[in-house]
Amino acid sequence: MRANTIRERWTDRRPATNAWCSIGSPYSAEILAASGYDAVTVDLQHGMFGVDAAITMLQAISAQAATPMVRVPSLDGAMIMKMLDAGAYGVICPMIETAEQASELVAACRYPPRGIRSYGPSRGLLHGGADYVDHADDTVIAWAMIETRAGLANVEAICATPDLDAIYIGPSDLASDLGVPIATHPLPRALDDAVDHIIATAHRAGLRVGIFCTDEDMAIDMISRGVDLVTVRNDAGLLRHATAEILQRITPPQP
Ligand code: 3PY
Ligand code: MG
Repeated sequence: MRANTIRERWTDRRPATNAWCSIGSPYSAEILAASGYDAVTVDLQHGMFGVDAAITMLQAISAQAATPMVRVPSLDGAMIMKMLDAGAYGVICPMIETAEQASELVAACRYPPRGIRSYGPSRGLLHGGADYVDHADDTVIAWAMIETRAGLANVEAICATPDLDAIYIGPSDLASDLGVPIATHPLPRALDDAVDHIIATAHRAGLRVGIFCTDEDMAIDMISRGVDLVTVRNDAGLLRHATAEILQRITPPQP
């Protein structure tokens, strides 16, 4: 079966880099997948597209070396299984607040007897290869997002969920729920402490940790804290950032 590049980085004791698609274009997903990232995530929660576009984006990512992942809109087993069938090698599930919810996520990501994933691997076979079903359970990464006060309060129980691979921190929702400004580097104190607590708790439990970073300084800081996967800006953010920089450089000063 085709390898999961994220897991390969982890075996090499290196953090993985992840790109984030909010624009519903196979072409832009393909560009990101060809740019040297270890993974590309198709964001079905806040991305401006639906399921059919997401599938074409996964097809485009498959043409490159980067590992395809999907952030699903919610904890919905049917959607999780559909995106796995579409070739996602990782599922990032938003708003996980309890161990029961984390168990539900894990079960949807694994075939029986480990879980309840329904059989119908479709693009899994095309992306992964003929032996996809034999290895999918150990290849797919189940990510529980912690991004609320309730999730933070239950982080220990969530991290104890059998067969859960990783925690993905959503600093913007977490900031919003903690009542501090939405995260930019350096993070507000309460958010910074919460992030440290989640990283330490997940690592103690043997789980990996990923985080969405609003800029490069935040990503460098998070890697120095031992985070295992960083996303730095989404595609729309990259476009905005590059455009603003270019316009600033080429715009002549007011006479
Ligand atoms: C958050 O920061 O809340 C996110 O969901 C990032 O993807
Ligand atoms: Mg969020």
